[in-house]
Amino acid sequence: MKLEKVVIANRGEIALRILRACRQLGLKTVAVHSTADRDLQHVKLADESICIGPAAAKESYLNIPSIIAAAEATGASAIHPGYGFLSENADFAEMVEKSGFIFIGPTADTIRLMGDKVSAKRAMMKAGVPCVPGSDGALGDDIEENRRLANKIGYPIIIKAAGGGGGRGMRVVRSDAELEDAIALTRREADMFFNNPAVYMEKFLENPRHIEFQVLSDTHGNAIYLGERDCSMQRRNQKVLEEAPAPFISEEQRRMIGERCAKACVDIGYRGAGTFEFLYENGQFYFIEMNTRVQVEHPVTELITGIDIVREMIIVSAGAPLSYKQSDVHIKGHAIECRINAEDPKTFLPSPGKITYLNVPGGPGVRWDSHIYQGYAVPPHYDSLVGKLIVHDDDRELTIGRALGALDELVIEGIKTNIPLHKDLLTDPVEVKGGASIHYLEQKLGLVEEKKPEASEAKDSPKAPEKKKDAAPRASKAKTE
Ligand code: MV4
Repeated sequence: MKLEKVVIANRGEIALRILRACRQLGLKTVAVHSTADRDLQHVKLADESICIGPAAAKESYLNIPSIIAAAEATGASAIHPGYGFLSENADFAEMVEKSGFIFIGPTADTIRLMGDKVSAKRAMMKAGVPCVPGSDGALGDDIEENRRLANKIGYPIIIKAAGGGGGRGMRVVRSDAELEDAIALTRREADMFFNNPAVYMEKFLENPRHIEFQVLSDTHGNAIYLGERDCSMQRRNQKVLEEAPAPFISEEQRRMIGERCAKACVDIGYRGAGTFEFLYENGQFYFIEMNTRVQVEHPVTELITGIDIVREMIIVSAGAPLSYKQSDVHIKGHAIECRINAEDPKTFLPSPGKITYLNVPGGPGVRWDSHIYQGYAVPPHYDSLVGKLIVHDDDRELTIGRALGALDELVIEGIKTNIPLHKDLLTDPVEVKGGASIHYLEQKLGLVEEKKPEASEAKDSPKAPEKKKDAAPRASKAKTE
């Protein structure tokens, strides 16, 4: 099908990012927005705009019939879902395509395959992607068998919901005594939150980094990898700062894992942009999940490769071949992204409100992906990301320096932001030396105690009151990114 007009089914900075990619491709754009988002920049810049419902995302950005109706009413040919909202909803992708539109992403079947973490892992094992040791598929109800398996893997293990992901629906188990209850509880939660009681078991890695590989794949059997990103700096499963390439990863390792990811894309008939999430510990990569959308942190990869990921995902969805072969991909320098949130830098409570003054940083190697402007009011209804500061330079040290300079130039008044947190992080001696594990930031912030070797209570133990250790399910939180 010919691509002429694209519905941008998202908001904020990613909606603007998609609009820019569409313009560059000569495509017309339709902004669909809630009543709270009439004043967004991309709404003004789009060729057409349609209000699809009230502020509550459930009735607007998650309202499938309204979005498809907007595509019909405007004669659009495709829908770009961005990230969060409906971006990994297989039923939505299916309805989009059944209604005769292009879904800018993989097929509904692929989204479904990857949405079920048990089938995703099975597909990746088959394709030769290294996975975390664990159960072969979902756990049965035989507790003796599950005990044998846990002992074979070796404690600590983690029970995860097949329908979970992104940190929701999981529980760490450190001994036989806790296993039965942990499986039962995780199963009940999984059934409640994801409508799927299936759970699986993995070796629990205590201090991994979170490293992910970016891939692009077309419908002509071509798939390429664009290197990796280190996203270990996170708090409560929300990434704070990302970088590419990941520190301490060798070219050989990048090639090894990257080639496996690309091969897996060909094997499963992947279309579009994708991310393979790995835990990285003691020099080894272990696949955990695949994300089938464009990610918040895609710009760090764009800066080190010079490749427009959003443009590629759009053209391959319309059946065009990728613009690049693997031999065209070269990693140059280093990039860091700081996620700028409207939140209190100490309490992390959201801080919506009117931006009374804005000064945007600039100069060589500085990119500012944001929808905000002076006079714009950050609504309270959505996530608190107001911009991404992405910087690039020849090496990591120079890039940190560039980030600090740009953070100094960045002034946002009228709302609280986490800019002070970023300044602190980029001068943190551990971060400056190359960063640490996924637990570092929470430890630094005093959210969790440093791991004691013999600590053995379950993560959801009532003994740990408000200073909860992580990897506890947070299923109540809306899944964004
Ligand atoms: C794990 C793990 C340790 N061992 N799996 C959390 C998010 C979800 N994508 C997977 N997660 C984890 N899976 C095993 N076998 C630790 C985490 C984890 C985590 C992973 C990535 C980024 C941040 C995290 C924070 C807490 C726990």
